[in-house]
Amino acid sequence: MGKTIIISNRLPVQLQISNGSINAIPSVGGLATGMKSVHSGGESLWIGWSGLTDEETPPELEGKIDQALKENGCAKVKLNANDIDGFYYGFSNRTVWPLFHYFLEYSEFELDFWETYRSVNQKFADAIIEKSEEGDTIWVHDYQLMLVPQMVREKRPDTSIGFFLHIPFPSYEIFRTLPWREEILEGLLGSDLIGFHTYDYERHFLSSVRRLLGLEVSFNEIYMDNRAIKVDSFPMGIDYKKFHDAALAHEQNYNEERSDFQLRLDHHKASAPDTKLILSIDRLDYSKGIAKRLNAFEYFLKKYPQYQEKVRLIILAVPSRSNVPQYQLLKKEIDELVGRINGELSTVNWTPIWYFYRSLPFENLIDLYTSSDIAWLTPLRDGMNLVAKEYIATRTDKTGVLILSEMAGSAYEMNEALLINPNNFEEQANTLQQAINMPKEEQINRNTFLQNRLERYNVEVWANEFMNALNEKRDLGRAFVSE
Ligand code: GDG
Repeated sequence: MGKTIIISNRLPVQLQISNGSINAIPSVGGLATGMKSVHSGGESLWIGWSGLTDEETPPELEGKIDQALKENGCAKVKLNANDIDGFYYGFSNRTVWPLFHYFLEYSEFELDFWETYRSVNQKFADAIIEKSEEGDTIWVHDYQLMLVPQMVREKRPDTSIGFFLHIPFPSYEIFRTLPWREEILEGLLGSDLIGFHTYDYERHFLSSVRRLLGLEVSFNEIYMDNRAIKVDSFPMGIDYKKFHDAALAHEQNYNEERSDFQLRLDHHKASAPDTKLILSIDRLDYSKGIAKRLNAFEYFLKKYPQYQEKVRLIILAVPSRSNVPQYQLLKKEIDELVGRINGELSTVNWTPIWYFYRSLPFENLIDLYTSSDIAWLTPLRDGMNLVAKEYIATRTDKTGVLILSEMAGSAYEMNEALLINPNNFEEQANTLQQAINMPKEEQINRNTFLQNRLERYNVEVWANEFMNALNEKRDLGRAFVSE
C-alpha cells in the first residue's frame, strides 16, 4: 500500500520567520487534530499553501522553509499575491462560498476569478502529481480545491482519490446558476469517494450530477467512464476529549491561574448571580446569522421585558476575510446594531450585549463555554458548526442549554438541542424563555445523550471512517479487475 497525501488550501502549520530562522508551529484546528491519525510520521504528506505569498517569501529562506515544512510532514504549493486574490478572495470566497450558503445575490460570476481558480487548482494538482506514486491514497479537502480530483486523475489514474466538502452543497436550483457548474462537477467526479457532512448535501449533489451531466446514478453511486464514484455522508466530529478535559482542568484549577477574562466573567457572576449568560461564537461571516441574532435578541428583550437585566448576550465574532467587501459591510452592520441596542436598553447596572471582535486563545474559549448558561447559534446556513459540539463537550456537569439553528449540519445529529429557525423571531424569543427556565434535570437529560454521541463520533472516528470507505472502494475495484 502506498502513502497517504492530504491536500487542503492551508497547511496545518503556521510559519514564523524571525532573524533569518524559520519556525513551523503546528495548528490546533479541528481538521489538523482529526487528521492526526491519518497524517502520521513518514507515511504521509500534507500539501497546501504555507500562508506566505511568493512576494512575502525571502528567496534566501526558501530552502529553510521547505526543510521546516518537511520536518512536519508538509510540502508547500507556491502562490503569488495575484493567485490569492483571484483564487481565495475571489472565486472561493466571492463566488462559491456565498452561492453554496444560499446567498445567491452575493455571488459574483467573474471570468477572471474563475480562470485564476482553475490555474491555482492546477498548481495544487501539479504538486500532488509530482509527489505521488502508484498506489497512493489522496484526500482533497474543501471548496477551494474542487477541480483537483479530476486534474490528478488525468495524470495519476493509479491512485485512490477522496474529496470532502466542509460546507453545504446547495440544492440544484441554486447550484445550476453557476456559469461553471459542469466543470465543478466534473472536477469533483475525478474522485473515487466524495464525502459531505449530511445526507441532504449528498442528495443535492447527486441531483445536480444527474440533471446537469445526465449521468447514471444508482443509490449513492455515480457511473462515469467505466468507473463508479461513491458518494456518502460523514458528519465531522470534534476532539471531544480535548474540550472535555480542558473544561475539567479549568474547574480543578478554580482558584489558581484565573485568566483576566475569566476574572471578569467571575465578577459578573458574583455581582449578578441571577443573570444568565448567553453565548455565541462565530467567524464574522454573513452565513452565521449574527445580525439577525442581534435583532432577535432585541425582539426577545422587548417581548419579555422581565428578562431585562436578567440576561446578557456575549458575541464573540472572529475576524475573517476582512478584505472581501461583504465582510466589511457586515462588520459595520454588527457594530451599529450592538451600539444601537446597547444604547437603547442599557441601564446603569446592565449592558445587554458584550461584543468581542477578535480571536481569543483556546483557554479563553473554554472560559466562555464553561461560564455560559446557554449557547445560542443561529447560522442561516452552516456546513456543520463545530462550536455547537464544543459547547456541549465542555459541560462537565451536563448542565447548559444549546439553542441551535436547523440550518446547521450539526442540527441533524443534535436533536436534543432546542432547534430553531433563525428567521423566526417569535419562535426564538419563546425558545430563549424556555432555555432560561429549563429545569436542571432536563438539561442533564438532554446533554447526556448529546455528550455520549459526541464522545463516540469524535473527529478521529470521522477521519478513519472516511479513509476506511476510500480504502474499501479501492479494494473492491481491485477485486473487480482481477475477477
Ligand atoms: C467550516 C464550515 C464546518 C472560533 N473562535 C475562536 C476559535 N474558534 C474555533 C472554534 C471551532 C472553529 O473555530 C469554528 O468552526 P465552525 O465549524 O463553527 O465554523 P467554520 O470556521 O465556518 O468552519 C463549518 C467546519 O468548516 C468543519 O468542517 O463545521 O460549517 O463553515 O473549532 O472553536 N478558536 C480559538 N479562538 C477563537 O476566538 N482558539
